[in-house]
Amino acid sequence: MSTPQTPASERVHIALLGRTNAGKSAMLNCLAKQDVAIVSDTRGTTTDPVQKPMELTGMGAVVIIDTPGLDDDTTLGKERMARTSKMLDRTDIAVVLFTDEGIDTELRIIEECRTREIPVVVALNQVDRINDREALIARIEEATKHRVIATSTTTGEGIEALREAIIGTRPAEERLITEGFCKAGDRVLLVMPQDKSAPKGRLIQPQVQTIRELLDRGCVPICCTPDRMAEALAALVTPPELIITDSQAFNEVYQLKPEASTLTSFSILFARYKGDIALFTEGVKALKSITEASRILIAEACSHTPQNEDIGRVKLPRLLRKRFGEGLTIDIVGGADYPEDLTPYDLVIHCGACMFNRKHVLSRVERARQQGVAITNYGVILAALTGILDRVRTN
Ligand SMILES: Nc1nc2c(ncn2[C@@H]2O[C@H](COP(=O)(O)OP(=O)(O)OP(=O)(O)O)[C@@H](O)[C@H]2O)c(=O)[nH]1
Ligand SMILES: [Mg+2]
Repeated sequence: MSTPQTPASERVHIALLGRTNAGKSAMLNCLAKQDVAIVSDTRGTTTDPVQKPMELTGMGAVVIIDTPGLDDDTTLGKERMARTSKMLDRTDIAVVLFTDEGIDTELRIIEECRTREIPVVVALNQVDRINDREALIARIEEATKHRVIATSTTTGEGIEALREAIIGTRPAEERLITEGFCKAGDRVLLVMPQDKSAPKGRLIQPQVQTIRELLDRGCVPICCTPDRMAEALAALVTPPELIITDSQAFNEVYQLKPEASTLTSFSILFARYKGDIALFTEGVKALKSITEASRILIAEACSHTPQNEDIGRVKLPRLLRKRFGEGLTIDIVGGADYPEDLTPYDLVIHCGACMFNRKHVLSRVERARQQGVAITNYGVILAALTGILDRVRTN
């Protein structure tokens, strides 16, 4: 078994969808080349989405998600459908498995993917036991306007073709954390406090990812803690083109920043990388109209988030109440409890979502945008409340 080094948040999420007994779990096992999910001829065997991180040759690190079947009208069935629908929030590519049992359920799924702008790969599974497969394929192609790949998890037919189709559907181009902020040859000074909240012997994920990207881009990353920033600058003949600081150290770094250097922060770069920075910076403008009678939603990605706990549950509420009054209503939700209806809120503040893929963050952002509710994230609002936002480059 490969040990997954790439965090799930950086992997392309591929969901297997279809009715019960279509062979979704069998397909996951085929793609993974191992028994990950339970396969059985009892309908509704898979009751919760099962995620399998793996390497897909030609695409790299992915997560394949096996889902419960979507053709069940019972109460439990509806519950399963709701889960699968939520799972689409983080789906980058949907693989829809048809069978010879009808096409309505599958067409509904494809329609939902279309409204969510999720690219779809279509397969007709179990072809080993379907008599007139050509006629059925023609019918599905006509109804979906997609090429249909004939697959069988039993004989292995079409599995390679399906793999290739998935790879060919590669979602949006790869994004860069520092895109537009620096170019090859630029010196980039990273100011990274390594205080007691930092994990022992390691750098935190955003720092690691940023350094790696700068190396890949041919930049020259230079790292220091805030108390060594003066020495780092003195070692350079001319000022670095870019300085990226941890927000905690912002004031010290701002004091020392050479005129010629551009300044930004890790949390701003990650708000941009993971979410919609333009909407987030627009969202903080809602602070102008917040009063003690307002209602704010703080949404965390994880149901328990040790690193963010103090920010979302303590630090932010304290800062907000100090500014707008103790009577301010703040609801805090975690994990899957992000409400469908955001309209009771004057502002939504989302965490940095280090555990979510970009698609997942954007699904949540889109819900707020569609409902006309201001949304921002931890990094951007903390920058605004502490007066940083006007002094850094955000986009
Ligand atoms: N003949 C044939 N049978 C298949 C194929 N793929 C799956 N099956 C069988 O179909 C049944 C259902 O397969 P699963 O993979 O459990 O189906 P599923 O879509 O995960 O079903 P749920 O979890 O109930 O939604 C099992 O008995 C499989 O052995 C195939 O390509 N050909
Ligand atoms: Mg299953």
